[in-house]
Amino acid sequence: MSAETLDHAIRRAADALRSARRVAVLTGAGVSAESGVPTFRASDGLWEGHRIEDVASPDGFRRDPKLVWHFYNGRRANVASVQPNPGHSALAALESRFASNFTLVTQNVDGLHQAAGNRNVLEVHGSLRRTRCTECGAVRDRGLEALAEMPTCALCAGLLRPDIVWFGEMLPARIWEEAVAAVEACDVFLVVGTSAVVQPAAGLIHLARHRADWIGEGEGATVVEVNLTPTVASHAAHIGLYGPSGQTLPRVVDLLRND
Ligand code: BV8
Ligand code: ZN
Repeated sequence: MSAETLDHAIRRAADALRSARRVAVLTGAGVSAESGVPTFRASDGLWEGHRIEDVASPDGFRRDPKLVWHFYNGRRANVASVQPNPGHSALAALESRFASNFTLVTQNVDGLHQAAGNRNVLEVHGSLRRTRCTECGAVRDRGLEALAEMPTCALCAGLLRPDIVWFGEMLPARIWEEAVAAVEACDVFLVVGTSAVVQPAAGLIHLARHRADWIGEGEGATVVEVNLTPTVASHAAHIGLYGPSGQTLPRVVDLLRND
């Protein structure tokens, strides 16, 4: 079977969106790569020689909170220096087309989707822009201002941590339920820039494809994978747009605009 041309795949994706009523999207680090935010895989899951799972974990924070804050302060500074790219803007344009029938589920903690204009964004892994007190639990939006090496709580002087979901931690229940509901209800599910390895987020792809078998009603969503290369989830996709999402997504939206 000859590889489908990218042009043809882009037209098919636009056709699927044209006849869709509800759209859901799952994004990962790849959608922010063209903005200059390093992906996890690009560094083979390592940061300064540390496995990310070790730094981004409650044990890692208990062991060496200064190191973990150095990791996150570095990422806050990186995100403060970049802008959303055309891939982010294309997803914002899609939201304006589908309005409340559009839900964006992101694994990213960089806040670039909101900076690009998306509103209905579910941050299933938290955000770099918020801190949470380890003592009183107070959550505060700190934007991307530079924080101290070991920032403390203005209310109780307790040690702060990033309001981020670390490995081994549960996702925020309400946000996760909303994500599952959006995937169960969508006609088209876009999967953009994720290696689809981290659970339970990657499970949404299989829910979209197989929900008909799982919940026994209606049919599954049309799953469109947008990535540089196929991934472990490609078998669950009906359409594959393989190339930089900052180039492929705007082309899909352009086709929809010419309606
Ligand atoms: C949990 C916040 C309950 C932190 C993150 C079942 C089986 C096996 C393991 C588990 C399992 N269930 C739970 C686990 C453990 C674990 C897990 O999944 N481990 C993995 C490594 C196997 N999951 C958890 O711990 C979750 N919690 O399950 O709690 C529980 C608890 C204990 C035990 C059981 C159950 C919590 C997971 C959330 C962790 N926090 N982020 C931070 O950011 O610092 S995860 C983090 O890593 C990201 O948020 C993201 O989710 C993931 C990275 O993946 P991607 O975003 O996809 O990025 P990646 O670099 O991998 O890939 C980039 C892709 O983009 C590539 O495909 C590339 O080709 C593409 N790309 C690159 N450039 C472009 C592009 N595409 C398009 N255009 C481009 N230009
Ligand atoms: Zn506090």
